[in-house]
Amino acid sequence: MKRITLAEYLYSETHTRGECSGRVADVIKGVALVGKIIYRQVRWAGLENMLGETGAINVQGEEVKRLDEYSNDRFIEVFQRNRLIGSMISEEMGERLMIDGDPLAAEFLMTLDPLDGSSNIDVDVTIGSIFALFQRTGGFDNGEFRLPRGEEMVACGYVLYGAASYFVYWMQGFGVCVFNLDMPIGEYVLITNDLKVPVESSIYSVNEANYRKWAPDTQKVVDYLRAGREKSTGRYIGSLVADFHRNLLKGGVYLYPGEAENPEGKIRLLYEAAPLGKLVTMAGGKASTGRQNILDIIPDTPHQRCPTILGSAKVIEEIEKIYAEFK
Ligand code: AFP
Repeated sequence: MKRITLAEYLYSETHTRGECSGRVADVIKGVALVGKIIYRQVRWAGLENMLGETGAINVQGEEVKRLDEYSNDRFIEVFQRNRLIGSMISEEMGERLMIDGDPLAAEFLMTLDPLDGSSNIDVDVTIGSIFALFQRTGGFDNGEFRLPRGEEMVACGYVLYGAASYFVYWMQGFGVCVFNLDMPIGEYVLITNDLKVPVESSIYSVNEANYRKWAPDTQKVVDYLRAGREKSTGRYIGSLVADFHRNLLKGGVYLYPGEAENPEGKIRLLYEAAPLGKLVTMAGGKASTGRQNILDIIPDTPHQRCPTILGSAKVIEEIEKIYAEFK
C-alpha cells in the first residue's frame, strides 16, 4: 500500500488552498510532532518513573499525573517555538497562556486537553491528547477576545496513545482524516481522508454506576439504550478519547450526562466536548447535550463543563426525542 505521510498529504492538499489552510496545516503538523513526543514518553513511562502523581492539584481540583504535566509542557514548548498560535487554553492551566507569535499567529487560539484519561495511565489503558483550533477573524469580536463557540473551529482532533498511535483530525475544507504512526520511519501515514461514522449502532458508552445520580430523563435514556433497542452492547473504557475512537470507527454513542447534583456533568466544553463534537459532526454524526447542539454553546468560562453525548446520528436523534418528552 502506498504510504503517504502526513507532511506529504498536507502539502499536496493544502498548498493551493490559500493562506489560512497553509497555516492551519502547519498547526496540524505541530500537533503531530507533540503526539510523537508524548507517545514515546507514554511507552517508556513505566521504566522512567513517569507514572503516578506530581502532588499538584490542577484548576479542575484533580490530582496532576506526571504525564499530564509532561504532555502539557511539550505542547507549550513546541508551540512557543513554532509561534503558530497566539494563545492556548489547557485543562492543566488555570489561565489562557499568551504566546508572542507574529500578528497572523495571534489570530489562532488552541484549546487543549494534553492528556485525557489520566486515571488510566498507570494501568496501560489507551489515552490521548485532544485539541481544537479557532481563528479570530472567524469568530472573535472586533479585537476583544471572546471564548468561541464550537462551530467557529477551523481544526480539531486527537492523538491516541494505545497499542498503536493514531492521529485523527479535521480541518476546514477537508474530511475527517485518520493517520497511523509508522514507528520505524517515525511518520504518521494516511489511512483514510474521509472517515464517516456509522449512522446506526448498538454500542453505548456510559458509566452506569452513576445511574442513581441521574435525573429521570437521563435514567429513561439509558434504560432505552440498555434494553429498549433491537440490540444493545455496553462498552465503557473510562477514557473518553478511547471510547470516542472506537465509536467513531464502529458506530455508537458516548454519554457523560449531567447529574441531579451536578447538572453540567464532567466533560469540559472547550477542549473535550467541542473538538470531539466537531469531529464527529464532520464525520456525519452528532454532538448533543440531549437538548442542544454542543457546537452552539457560547462558553462563559474556559473550563466550563457540559452534558456530553457524541456519536451516531440516528441514535442521538432517538435520545433527543426522549429528553424532549421531559419539559
Ligand atoms: P481522567 O482524565 O481523570 O481519567 O478523566 C477521564 C474522563 O474525563 C474521560 O476521559 C472519561 O470518559 C471519564 O472521565 C470517566 O469518568 P468516570 O470515571 O466518572 O466514568
